Amino acid sequence: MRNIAPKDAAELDATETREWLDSLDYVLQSGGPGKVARLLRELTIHARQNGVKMPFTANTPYINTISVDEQSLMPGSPDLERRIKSLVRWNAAAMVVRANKAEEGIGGHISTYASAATLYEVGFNHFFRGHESGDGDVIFFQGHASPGIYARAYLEGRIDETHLENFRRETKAGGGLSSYPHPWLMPDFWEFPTVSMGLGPLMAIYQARFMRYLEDRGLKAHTDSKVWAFLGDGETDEPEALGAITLPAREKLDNLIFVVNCNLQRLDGPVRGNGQIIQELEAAFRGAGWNVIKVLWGREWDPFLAKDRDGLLVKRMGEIVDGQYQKYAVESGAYVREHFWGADPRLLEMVSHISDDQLKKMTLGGHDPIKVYNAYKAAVEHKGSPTVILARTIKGYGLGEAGEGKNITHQQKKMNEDELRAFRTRFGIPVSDADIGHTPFYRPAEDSLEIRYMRQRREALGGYVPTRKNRSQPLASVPSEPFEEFYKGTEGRKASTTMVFVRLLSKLLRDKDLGRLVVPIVPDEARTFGMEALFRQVGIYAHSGQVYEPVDMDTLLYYKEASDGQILEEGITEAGSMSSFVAAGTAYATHGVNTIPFFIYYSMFGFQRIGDLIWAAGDSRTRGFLLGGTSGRTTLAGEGLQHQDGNSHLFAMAYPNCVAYDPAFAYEIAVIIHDGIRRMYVDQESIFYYLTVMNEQYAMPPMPDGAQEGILKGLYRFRATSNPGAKLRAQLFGSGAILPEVIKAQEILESKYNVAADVWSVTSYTELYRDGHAAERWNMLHPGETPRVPYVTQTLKEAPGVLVAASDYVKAMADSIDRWLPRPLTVLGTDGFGRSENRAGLREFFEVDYRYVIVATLAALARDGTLDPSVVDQAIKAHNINADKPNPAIS
Ligand SMILES: Cc1ncc(C[n+]2csc(CCOP(=O)(O)OP(=O)(O)O)c2C)c(N)n1
Ligand SMILES: [Mg+2]
Repeated sequence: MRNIAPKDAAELDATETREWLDSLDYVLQSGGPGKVARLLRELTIHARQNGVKMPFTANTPYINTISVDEQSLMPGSPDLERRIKSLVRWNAAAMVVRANKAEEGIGGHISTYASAATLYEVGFNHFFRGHESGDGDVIFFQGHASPGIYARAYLEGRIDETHLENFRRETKAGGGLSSYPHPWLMPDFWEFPTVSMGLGPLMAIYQARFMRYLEDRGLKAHTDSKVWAFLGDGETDEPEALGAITLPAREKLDNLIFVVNCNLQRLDGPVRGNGQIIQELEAAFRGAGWNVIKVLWGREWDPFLAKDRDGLLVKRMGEIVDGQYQKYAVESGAYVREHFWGADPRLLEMVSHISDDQLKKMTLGGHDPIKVYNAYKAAVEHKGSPTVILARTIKGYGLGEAGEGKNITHQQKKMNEDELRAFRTRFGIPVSDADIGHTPFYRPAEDSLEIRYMRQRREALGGYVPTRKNRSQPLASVPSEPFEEFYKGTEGRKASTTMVFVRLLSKLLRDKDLGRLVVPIVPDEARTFGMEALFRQVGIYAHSGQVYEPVDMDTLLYYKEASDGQILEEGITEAGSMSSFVAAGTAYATHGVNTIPFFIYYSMFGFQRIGDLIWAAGDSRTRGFLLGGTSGRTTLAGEGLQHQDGNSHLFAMAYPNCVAYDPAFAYEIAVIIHDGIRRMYVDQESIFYYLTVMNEQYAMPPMPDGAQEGILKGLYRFRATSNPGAKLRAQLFGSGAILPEVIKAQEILESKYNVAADVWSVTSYTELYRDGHAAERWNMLHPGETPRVPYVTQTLKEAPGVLVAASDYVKAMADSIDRWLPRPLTVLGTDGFGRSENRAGLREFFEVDYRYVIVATLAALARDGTLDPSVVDQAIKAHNINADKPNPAIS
C-alpha cells in the first residue's frame, strides 16, 4: 500500500466531503428539502445495514432552526416597536430601582425582563390574543419578569404611576403591585401564578389539554386559542417543568407553546457552565416529540453563516460551552475576535472587515424581533405537536456595567447614576441628566405615536393581556335531589364515606343541570375508591377515542375511553391531576365555563406531596373539591408508614381559602358538598374544599334534626346522653371514622362507669379554629363593644363534665380549639409514623380506639377530683391496655 502523507490524506478527505456536499446541494436544488430528507434516511438505513454504527443524537446544529430563506417579513413598524420596547425596559428598571431606593430590601428583578423584553414585545404586538377576540390565548408569564408586564400596562394606561411607585408595597393607599403574578392579589389582572418555578410549565400543559377536553365535550366552541408558557432556562431543572412533557406530544397538543428564555444563567451563575442548556433541552423536547425551534443568532450573523460553506462557523458555534458564551457577553469585541473567531485563521478572516465594536454588537436570536417573530409565526402555524422555542438571550441585557451577563445580575436591584445614564442613553429615553437621579417613570403623551400604536395593536388582537375576569354566569341554584337519600341514612347497611362520596358523585353526574359540569379527576386510583362503575357511566376522556378493543369489553364495567369521556384519568401523577384540577376549577374565569372538579386521591399524596400546587390553586382562585381518599392514620389498614395519613388536615389549616372537613357520616358529606357548590358556583366565593373520606364501613345514621348548621360550622351534637342529671358527666368529640369509636365509648361509659356523655361530631377543627381567632381578633380591636363569642364557645359553654376529643389526625388539630372551651380538652390523636397493621391493631397502637376514649374520660374525671384514680387503673386493666407501651408519637 502506498504511504499517503497525513496532509495529503486530509486533503483527500476534504475533497471527498466536498463532492458529497456538492451532490447533496444538487439534490436540494433539483428535488427540494423533502427529497434530501428522504435520501438521508435511505443512506442511514443502508449504512446501518452494513454495520455502520450511527451515533445517536437528538440534536440539530447550534444554529437557528428557521433559515433565512424560510423567514417572512415582519409586519408593523419596527421602529415604533423598538421605541415602545425601550420605554417598557426603562419603566421596568425604574420601578425596581425606585422601590429599592424607597425601601431597603424590598427586592424585585431587573435582569430577567431585560433579557426577555423582545420575547414579550413581539408577543404583545403580534401574537397574544385577548379574550375579546373570541380566540383568547392563555398566557403564563415568567414570574420574575413581572416588572416588564407592569411597565407595559402602565404605558397602555391600565395602571398608573402610583401603582408603579408601590411595586411590592401592596398594602399602600392608592394600590400597590404584587411582586409576581398572583390572581389572589390582583384578580383583575393576573390569571396564573408562576413564580414557584416549575409549576407554570406543568399547569400550562394541563391547561392546554383541558382546553381540548372542553371542546371535545362540547362545553366550549372550538377555537384557535393557544397556551403560551414563558419560563426560564434555569427553571427547567425543576422536575415539574419537564416531568410532563411527553403528555402534550402524545396528545398532539398543537395549542401549546413553551418559550424558554435561554439566557444561560440562573440565580447563582450559569445554568450549564460546562455544557449547553439549549442543546440539552432540544434533545429532551425532541425526544419527547415536540416541535423545537431554536432562535440562537440575530440577523447580523446571517451573512457569516451564508458564507460558511465548510461549516467551520457552525462547528465553532456548537463547541463553545455556556460558561464561555457568558464570558463573551461581558467582554469586549476584541476579546470575542481573539477567543471565538481566533480559533481558526479562516474564521478570523471572515470578520477581518468589521470593527471590534460591530463584533460586539452582533445580537443573539432572542433579542432580534425578526427572528422571534418568525419563530412565533412558525409555532402558531405548526400542526400536530406542541412547540418549544429555545430563545438565546443575555441576562440583564442593556444593563451594561450594572449587570449585563454578570453572575450577580439576577439580584441586581440598584443602579447608580452613571449606570442609569448609560441605560437611558442606550435606549434613547428622554430623561435629562438633571432628572436622572430621581429615576422618573416616563410615559409619552396620550396621542403620541407609541401609545397609539400599542393601543391599536392590542385592539386588533382582542384586548389587553393579561386580563382576568369572571367570564361565567353564576349557577341559579343547586339541585337538592341528588343529596336527599343521604340524609336518611342507610338503615343499618354498612358503607364507607368513600362509597358514599362515589355514589353522590355518580348522582351528580346524572343530574340534568350539574351533570355535564362535573369533572372527576383520578390519578390511577379509581379502582381503589370503587369508582370503576363511572368508567362505563361517563367514560374516560381520550381525545382520540378508543382505538383498541379493551380486554374487559364483555363486562358491564369495561374500561371505556371516549373522545367525549368525562373522567380525567391522569395516570400516576398527583401533580398532573392537580394541574387539571386548577384548569377545571378556574375555567369559570379562563373560559367562562363553571366546571366543577372533584379530584380524589390517596390523601397522603396530597398536601404532603403537592402542597405547593395546592397553594397555587388557592392563589388562582380555583373552585372545586379535593377528596383525600383512604385517609386516617388508623383507618387505612396494612399500607403502613408512607400511606397512612394523619397530617393532611393540619396542612390544610394553613391554606387560607381551603375549607376542610373530616366527615364521619353520609349526611355530613351531602350537606358539605351541597353547600360547597352553592358557595362556589352560586355565590361565587373563591374557595375550594378538602374532604377526607375513609374506607371503613359502618351503618350511616339519619341526620339529627337541626344538625346542618353545625356540620358546616365544624361541630354539632350527634347524640345527647339519656341521663343528663348524672353526677359524672363528659363531652366526647369524634371525627371521621373515629366517631364510631367514640359512640361505642359513650355506651360503655354510661353502662359500666356511670359516666353520662354527649357525643359531638367535629367535622372541621379548621373551621372552629378560624372562627375562634376571628372573634378574638375582633374583640382585641373593639375593646368597648360587646365581645363576640366563638361558635365553639357558644355551643359548649353550658356543657357539663370533662371534655375529650379523638380523631385519626395529629393531636394539634383538636388542641387548636382548646382555649375557647370552658375546660381543658383531653386529646387523643395519631401523631407518629404509621405501621402496617390491621385497623384494631393500629387504633390500639395510636391509642385512639374506644378503650382509650374510655380511659381518657375517666382519667380526666379523676384529674378533676370527681372520680377515684383507682377506677382509671381498673379500666386500664379491664381493657387490656399496656400502660408502659412506648409512646407512638416517637416510636
Ligand atoms: C421553586 C422555586 N425555587 C426557587 C426560586 C427562587 N428563584 C427565583 S428566580 C431564580 C433563578 C431563575 O433562573 P431562570 O429560570 O434561568 O430565569 P431567568 O431569571 O434567568 O430568566 C430562582 C432560583 C423560586 N422562585 N421558585
Ligand atoms: Mg436563565
